[in-house]
Amino acid sequence: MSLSERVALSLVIPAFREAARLPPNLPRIAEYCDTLVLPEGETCEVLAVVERSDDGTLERAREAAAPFPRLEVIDNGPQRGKGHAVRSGMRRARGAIRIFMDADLSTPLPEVGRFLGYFAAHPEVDVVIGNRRHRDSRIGRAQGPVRRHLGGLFSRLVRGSILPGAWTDTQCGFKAFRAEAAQRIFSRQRLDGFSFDVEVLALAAGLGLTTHDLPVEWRDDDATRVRLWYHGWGMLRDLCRVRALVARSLKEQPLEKDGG
Ligand SMILES: Nc1nc2c(ncn2[C@@H]2O[C@H](COP(=O)(O)OP(=O)(O)O)[C@@H](O)[C@H]2O)c(=O)[nH]1
Ligand SMILES: [Mg+2]
Repeated sequence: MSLSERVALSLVIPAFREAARLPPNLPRIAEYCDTLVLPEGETCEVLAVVERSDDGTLERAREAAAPFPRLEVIDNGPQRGKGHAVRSGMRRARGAIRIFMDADLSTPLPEVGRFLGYFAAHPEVDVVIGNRRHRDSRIGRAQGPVRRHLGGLFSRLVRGSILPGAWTDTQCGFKAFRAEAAQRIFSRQRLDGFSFDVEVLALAAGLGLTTHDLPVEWRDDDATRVRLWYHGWGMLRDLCRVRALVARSLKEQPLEKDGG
């Protein structure tokens, strides 16, 4: 893809230990992009942000991506976490709309088109997030009961402490941003682990951006990188830091610096 080409859409896919799931999905993602009706002369880029593991994810993903110029597999170094990988991808993305999504396509590809349509119809909206708890969501295969309950508890904790009255599903791995919103959020975002979604939403609020949630289709995949107790404690610890982190980021990089 040439640097001068205008990019309408960036898909950012964080990946760790995904040798089984990412390589077969990459061609499907590239082919889906071909079906999108984008503005004349504009294109779509896919950035798979791979953190190193011993299962050959990077090599296999590169092989799978080779025939498709729009697919870029990024070696993001040693594992630091999903938040770090998403941030790296979002900072590199060039699309007018930038979406991050999971390598297992738990949120099926047609949701990309639906979210693009929502942005087109709602110029006032800066950020659109998937909400698996929305009453119109179509959950083909739900997360297991323990995960679901802990997820609900986590969202209640977030509502009670950081984002009052707001989102019922902060953790859905499908979130979309206009270019400027992505730039403003991810230049300030710091958390490397799974709590990064909360920081992203808190930054969006702190920056005065308009965020909307939409129902999504979701088909859970049992294979998960999330180790409940290990990551659960890390997420709680990070949650305690979100308010302070966001306040610090907004102080160090005040809104005026965005030029808007
Ligand atoms: N780069 C990177 N990606 C990660 C990490 N942990 C999870 N991911 C990716 O984040 C996405 C969601 O992970 P998954 O294990 O499916 O989580 P779940 O669906 O919430 O159980 C997948 O694309 C993973 O490969 C990590 O530590 N580093
Ligand atoms: Mg998953």
